[in-house]
Amino acid sequence: MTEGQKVLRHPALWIPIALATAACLGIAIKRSNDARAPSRDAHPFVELHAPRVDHAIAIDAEMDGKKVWESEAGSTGVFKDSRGIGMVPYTEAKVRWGERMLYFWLYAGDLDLEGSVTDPDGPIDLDDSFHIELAPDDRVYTIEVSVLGTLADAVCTGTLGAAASERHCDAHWQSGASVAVDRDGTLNRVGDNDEEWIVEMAIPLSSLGMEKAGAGSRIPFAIRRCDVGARGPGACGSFGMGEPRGEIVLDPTSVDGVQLAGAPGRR
Ligand SMILES: [Ca+2]
Ligand SMILES: [Ca+2]
Ligand SMILES: [Ca+2]
Repeated sequence: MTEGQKVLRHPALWIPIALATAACLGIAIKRSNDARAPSRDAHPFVELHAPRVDHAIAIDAEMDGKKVWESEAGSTGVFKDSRGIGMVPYTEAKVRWGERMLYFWLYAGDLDLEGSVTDPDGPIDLDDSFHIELAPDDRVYTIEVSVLGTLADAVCTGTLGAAASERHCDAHWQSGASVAVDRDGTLNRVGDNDEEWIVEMAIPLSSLGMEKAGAGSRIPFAIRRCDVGARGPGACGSFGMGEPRGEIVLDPTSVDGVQLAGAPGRR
């Protein structure tokens, strides 16, 4: 049991906690009724502070000893399922930036690696894959990457996390992303010892119309993964897709903990 759980079990502490909760609820209701409240208050969001890298990351899926991905900074933590519970199998994303690139490390625990689509812009959501959405302006850029390293990218109308039926997408858009996949298991064969697959990816910020992005820039961001098995779709989990939506913040702090000279602080 954690210290926090121990405290909540003590009966004498319930009265002040209840009073504090009621006070918070009162503030929440007041805020929601305040028409002058900033628009951000009406659209809850969760920031993901992506640390900066000093050198370009080699996109080769060679993860052993690659320290740039070791820090938990810029991590989504385990994706949440529709009930808000940590997704099983374990799934997580980490984000870095620098050298005019946005870098992703995508981790997918997986007992059954399934993938067959090799055509770019093909229906790779039928395979084990990640679905990323980035919305730096009034469009939504979608980038899907599969266990095979196949990419499907498009620019869409609509809002972050909206249903596919509510948006129009143009797959002619190309992200220019570089991708490498590290697979620990065998593809399309059930019953052996699959464990995981990891994507390493670099997306040029210029592809998102963000040539001038720098420390402090914000990119609305959401990501989803549905595990696919031999029998079809399985568990799904996501980060930033609904309430709250996600937002990448390009942080001036490097993964080594060094801040750029003259750059604004994290808080
Ligand atoms: Ca495309
Ligand atoms: Ca297998
Ligand atoms: Ca799978």
